Amino acid sequence: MKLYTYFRSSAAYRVRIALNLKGVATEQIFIHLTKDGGKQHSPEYRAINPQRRVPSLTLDSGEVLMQSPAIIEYLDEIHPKPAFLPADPVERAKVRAFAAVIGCDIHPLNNLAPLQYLRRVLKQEQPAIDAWYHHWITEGFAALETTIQPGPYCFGANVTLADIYLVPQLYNARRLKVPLDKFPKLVAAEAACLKLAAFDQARPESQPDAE
Ligand SMILES: N[C@@H](CCC(=O)N[C@@H](CS)C(=O)NCC(=O)O)C(=O)O
Repeated sequence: MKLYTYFRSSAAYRVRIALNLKGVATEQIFIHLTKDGGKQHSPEYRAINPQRRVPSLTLDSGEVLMQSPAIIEYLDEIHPKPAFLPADPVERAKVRAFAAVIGCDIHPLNNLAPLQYLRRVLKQEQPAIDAWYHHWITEGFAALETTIQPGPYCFGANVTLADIYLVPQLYNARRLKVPLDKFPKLVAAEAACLKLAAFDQARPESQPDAE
């Protein structure tokens, strides 16, 4: 399998963690999201991923998977152990909801393309863009801080999908200097995760394309 990735992409970071947890090795193809206007816009990459985003996962069959939630679900389906969701349906729904707050409500508003649109098309200055970014992260994290049940991971003794989403989003928040002092439970779960090799080895700064 080939993973199309960029070290700073939090969606790719999620997939790197998921692959490591499942013990699946891939060849990594690096797509620099800002160099030369962004390699994701090249005709070669557009042929792989028409949305021009990372990650993409090419299977040995030649099929290409895109969108980190779909890729992570696929990995969980073909390698059921360790499971990314608890057995109980209510607990599963809670874990999925936690991941969705990040994947559906925080990350899409703060991603490279929307931020570039604010700057280039809507002509917003950097302080306004930073305020936008901080607002959506802080609002989302405030909700997550009340639903998390650390012990030591987001939902107890086992790593779940919630942890796979949380750790990359906290990395993003720090990079954009979002204060995290109001979110001690999120930060504690992150610290527990990063003690695991699967999370530690997926860190952006440990990737071959890190700058
Ligand atoms: N919902 C998608 C988001 C993918 C995504 O937006 N990736 C970003 C990096 S985190 C990207 O490739 N951005 C390129 C761009 O905005 O031009 C997923 O989870 O895979």
